[in-house]
Amino acid sequence: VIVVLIVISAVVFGLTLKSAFESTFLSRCEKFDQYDCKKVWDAFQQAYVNKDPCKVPVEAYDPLIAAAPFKPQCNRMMFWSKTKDVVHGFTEKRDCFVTLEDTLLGSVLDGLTWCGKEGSKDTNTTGCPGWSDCENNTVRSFWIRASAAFADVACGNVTAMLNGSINTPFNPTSIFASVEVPRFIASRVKNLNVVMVIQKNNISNCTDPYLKNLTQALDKGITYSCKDVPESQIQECGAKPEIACGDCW
Ligand code: AVW
Repeated sequence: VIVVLIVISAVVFGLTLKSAFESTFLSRCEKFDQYDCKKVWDAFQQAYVNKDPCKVPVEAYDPLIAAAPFKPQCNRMMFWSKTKDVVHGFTEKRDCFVTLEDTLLGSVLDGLTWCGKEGSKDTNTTGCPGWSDCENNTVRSFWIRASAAFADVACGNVTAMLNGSINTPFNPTSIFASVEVPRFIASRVKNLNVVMVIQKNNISNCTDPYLKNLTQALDKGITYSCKDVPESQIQECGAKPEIACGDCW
């Protein structure tokens, strides 16, 4: 009898056992109210499960975006390129801006690797193709789709943090340049404010000729501004809640 009970409980346990990946997904998701995380998980999985991990097009994530739509947060939306650490160092301390990684889908999948396999219903977290290994790879397609959806709801005054320590702060191959900026439309977005993050040995700033490509790519009617801001000033504003968001830079 005991053996039978052990076998039965092992089978039941095995069937209900979640992978570490699914547990991470659901526990991160449950920090957000108003979403049915099991539904979001199912919509997520259908994008890549049982597929060649290099054959997951951007559109495969359409049902996921529909299951967890982005809400417009006018005047608070923050975009970035090659400034991930400084941006999130700031947004995690202050409630001034919302980045993709502060939304449900962005925060659930930030830093994770996943992919499926033909003939399997599992989610793998190892052996998945890298970002540039193939065009339609599982992880890259997700970030392109999510970035597009986030940019689609951009409204009011939009902010972008770019990196003054590299040669091409506005790189045409970046997600910011290739996916997000083309989706800002003048009927929704009033102004794009670039915050150029300046470190000691910066090689670019707001006068960088490359930024001409950014102003030219903007939908007519969206105004543009750019401000060079020392990284230390952004960090200081993150550490001092008494400084109003509008006075950070
Ligand atoms: P990024 P983006 N290998 O800092 O403008 C692995 O270049 O593109 O800025 N992961 C990569 C690679 C790579 N070669 N390139 C990019 N990534 C991933 C979403 C990685 O997770 C937000 F809304 C890296 O941290 C921003 O406004 C992230 O893509 C915009 O897209 C950003 O790369 C930033 O994309």
